[in-house]
Amino acid sequence: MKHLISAALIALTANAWAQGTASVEIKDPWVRATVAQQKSTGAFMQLTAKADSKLVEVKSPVAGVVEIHEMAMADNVMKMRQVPGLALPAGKAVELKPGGYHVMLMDLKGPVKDGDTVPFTLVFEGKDGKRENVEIKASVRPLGNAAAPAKADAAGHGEHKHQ
Ligand SMILES: [Cu+2]
Repeated sequence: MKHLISAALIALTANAWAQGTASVEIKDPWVRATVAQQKSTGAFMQLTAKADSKLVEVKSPVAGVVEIHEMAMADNVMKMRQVPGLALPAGKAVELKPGGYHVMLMDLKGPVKDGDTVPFTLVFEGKDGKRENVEIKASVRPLGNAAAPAKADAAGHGEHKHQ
């Protein structure tokens, strides 16, 4: 019971924190829970910048490698690739979601379990080239909650090439 209460408190804190950023509003950040042996997963959220900017880097202590990815159909196969940055036009909500843009966590240091909280540092760059680091906490949700078919996504992740 005690555990449940503290988890709820963390979730509340994370929410308030995530929405209190200076120049980019971050809504509903979450990470897909992993299954046994899975070494990679995705993180998703909605970003709305107040002024034109870019998401240029994402860091998290739970993964060895963190990249910004996009997914697109190529020859009837869903493929993903790394993008150097994600443009955030002023006032427009940009969705990172299963089957689309996502934050890719690779070389996971351990399982990511339902109910866990994963810290991230998002690095935004303004038009003037100024960078801002924003700390957020994302909640972990089970695989079944995702909109995209888990099987196709897992295959995509499996194909992933490491540098
Ligand atoms: Cu990916």
